[in-house]
Amino acid sequence: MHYDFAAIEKKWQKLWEETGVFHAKNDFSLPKFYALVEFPYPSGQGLHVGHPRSYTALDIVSRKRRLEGYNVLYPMGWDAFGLPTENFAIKNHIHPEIVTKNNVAHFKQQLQSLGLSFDWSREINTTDPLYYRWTQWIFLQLFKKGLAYKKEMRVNWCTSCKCVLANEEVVNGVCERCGSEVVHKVKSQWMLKITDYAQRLIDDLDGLDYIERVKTQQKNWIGRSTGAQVRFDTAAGDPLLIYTTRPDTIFGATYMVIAPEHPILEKWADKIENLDAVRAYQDEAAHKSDFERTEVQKDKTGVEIKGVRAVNPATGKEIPIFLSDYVLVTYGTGAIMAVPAHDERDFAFARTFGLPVVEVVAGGNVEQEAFTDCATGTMVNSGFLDGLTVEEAKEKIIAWLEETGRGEAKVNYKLRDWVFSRQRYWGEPIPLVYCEKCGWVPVPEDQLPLRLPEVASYEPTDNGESPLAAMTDWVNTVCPHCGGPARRETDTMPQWAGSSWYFLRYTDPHNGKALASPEALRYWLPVDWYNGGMEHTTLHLLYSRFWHKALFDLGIVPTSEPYQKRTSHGMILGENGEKMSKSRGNVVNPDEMVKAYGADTLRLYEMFIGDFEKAAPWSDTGIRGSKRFLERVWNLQEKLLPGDGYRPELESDLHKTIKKVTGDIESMKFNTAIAALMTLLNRFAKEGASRGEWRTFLLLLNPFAPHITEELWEVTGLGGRLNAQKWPTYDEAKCVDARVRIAVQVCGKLRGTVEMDADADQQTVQTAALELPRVQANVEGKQVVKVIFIKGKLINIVAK
Ligand code: ANZ
Ligand code: ZN
Repeated sequence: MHYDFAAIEKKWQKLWEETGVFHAKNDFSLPKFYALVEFPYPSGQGLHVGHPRSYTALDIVSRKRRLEGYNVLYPMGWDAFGLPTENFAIKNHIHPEIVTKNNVAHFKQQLQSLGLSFDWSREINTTDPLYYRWTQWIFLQLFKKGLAYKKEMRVNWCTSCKCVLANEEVVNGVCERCGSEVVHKVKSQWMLKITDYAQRLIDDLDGLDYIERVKTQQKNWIGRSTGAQVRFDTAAGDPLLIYTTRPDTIFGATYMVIAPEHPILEKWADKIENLDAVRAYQDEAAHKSDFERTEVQKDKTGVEIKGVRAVNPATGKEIPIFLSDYVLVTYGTGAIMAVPAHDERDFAFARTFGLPVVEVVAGGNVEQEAFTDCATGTMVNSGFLDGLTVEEAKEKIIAWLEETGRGEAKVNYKLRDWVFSRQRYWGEPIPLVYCEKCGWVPVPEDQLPLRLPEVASYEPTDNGESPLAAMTDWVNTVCPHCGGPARRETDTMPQWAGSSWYFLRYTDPHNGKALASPEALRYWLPVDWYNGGMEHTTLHLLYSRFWHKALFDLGIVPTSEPYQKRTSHGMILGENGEKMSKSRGNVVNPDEMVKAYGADTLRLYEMFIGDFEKAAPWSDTGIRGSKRFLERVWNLQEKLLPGDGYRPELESDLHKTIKKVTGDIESMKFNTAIAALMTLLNRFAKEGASRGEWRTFLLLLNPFAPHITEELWEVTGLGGRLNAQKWPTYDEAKCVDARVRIAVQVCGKLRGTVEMDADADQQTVQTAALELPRVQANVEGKQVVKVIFIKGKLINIVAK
């Protein structure tokens, strides 16, 4: 019989859609399971073969959970605001709303052709005013709670997108999206105080089932460090405040460095003798990215501030102060005490500028290089710290600083507040108005959504204003507070806004009174299993944990964490092992694969391609192999035997396979689960399959290849629909190998038997046989010349 996958897949997709079998139920008494995958950005390129890897994985888990009796929520939607759509709209003179609509339609059709069991009745779209009404509402709650504030600040500015970027969006000094140069600009920006949550964002990772590399990356990004803040007196009057993680090394601080943008320079201006040189250096630094500036390898540059010196509070000695771009204004206090003997950058700088290197921790060779180890050294040249370990010295110096009022212990985080303004059109308008009398005033909640107005042009302006700024009719409004004249905020929100809470909306997507009902939130949260890309670890994943915590503090959501479990899939690479890209010409189109091989084959192949967490190259031979496997499954319907149970000789194989597939799906070892099913199929191909065995096999294969299994269930008359069955269970006692008695002969004469696993190999059986006393008696003094072995039955030892 011919395996007509196209007809089969179409039939079942239609039936699933019509019957709504995969819709989550609103019966909150059932055990629930909430599976989530990152909703896609509906770009013009359409689906990539990387998308189905993540979506199929959680589809498998969801399908299994439904068979296990859970009420499963597995939703899908569109993260549709953002630059690529806007840029496409500008170039082609089409409204971004229309571009979005077309892209979504294409993506949806592609996803549906894969047979993913999404609950399409809960589809959401971040650009839908009924959705972004709640994004705006959340923003207002954050604003009222003091977590949103506007500030003049130095921001990352993409020269090509003409837009502000968050730190997380600048990768190696260039724009994450377009790869263009990023420079700094001072602009007034809306900021979100994610730093208020830094400690909780670290601490609460402990209770979560996230893969380790996600936890590590988040912790590193938040970058907690402990140390001290110390005041250094200066000749200019104002003391200079520094942050250090190594207060123990203070006796070795031979100079100081401040960031080129440090505000204290303005106060000192009239005392600085070489102001021109200082200004020139400030100018130079403004053109570099933080990444360039802090690279350890790079040659150190700087300029000494003439006319203002500082005093090292520990040694009492006068030391010079430099301006250098390796100190960032955004971290700590923007100023450091430099200890060249024990810090690599300070060492390099001291070498360049001929500054003294004073060893204060013995154990290295500070003539040659900085000694940065703090676990083994002993303090020297450090007065009352001499002889102590680094840890002891830290404690003692902090106590001394605190007693003498020169400083105090301090915890610092690398994490910065989140720059939340974008000067672009295609985003959520920030629902605030500015009144001369009342300051920033929220748009009243009953006036939300504040819709994006129609504009003639979506082009960003060169002066860095959003295109909304040109809409004077829209901009000029009245103050909701005093009724006087006021202006609307014209910046929009970043793309990360809509995705920071989308999983909440899925629980109750049509609610017009709240972002979701408290009952739905209480029932569905937290998300039980969230799979997504590693590239979102320090962006979306962190942002959404922050929003969730803020909403939790406001009593809006019932859990302090949004996602209980987080996993991440590896990338699918081109056949050549390189990243798929248009320029390399190695992009595999999922539509073509579905057309040529079917969705079940594509799904199965993507799950069989390798370790789920690792990158794997695409292979055409590989996908054909998956297709052949499904064809063999299809053909097995002709080899069915009567009997609703398992045959004794297959019983242990079946129990073992159920156990393997059940466990492997939970631990994302999809490839080995499939391999176990292939092994079972091989046995069936040789020995046929009873209806009971076939039933179990189809259930186990169903999450991977849902269409063919439903079809086979129906055509072989197993009764009812497959998706209404129960996931098969196994008996641990039957998972052991079947034991058999093996006859042991010496030179053809029966001398005894041994009990062994049915598939024990010759070596194992022979060793056991030679231990039988009657066998030993008959081979003693002789040479074993030949062994005849029939697996599971007999061993004959020929000895002379
Ligand atoms: C003296 C010292 C001696 C330092 C030593 C290190 C080693 P983390 O661990 O990343 O928090 N630092 C402080 N503020 C800085 C800034 N704005 N820009 C650049 N560097 C800055 O690093 C803290 C250390 O980085 C601080 O401790 C300071 O140098 C430097 F043997 O102070 B340390
Ligand atoms: Zn007012």
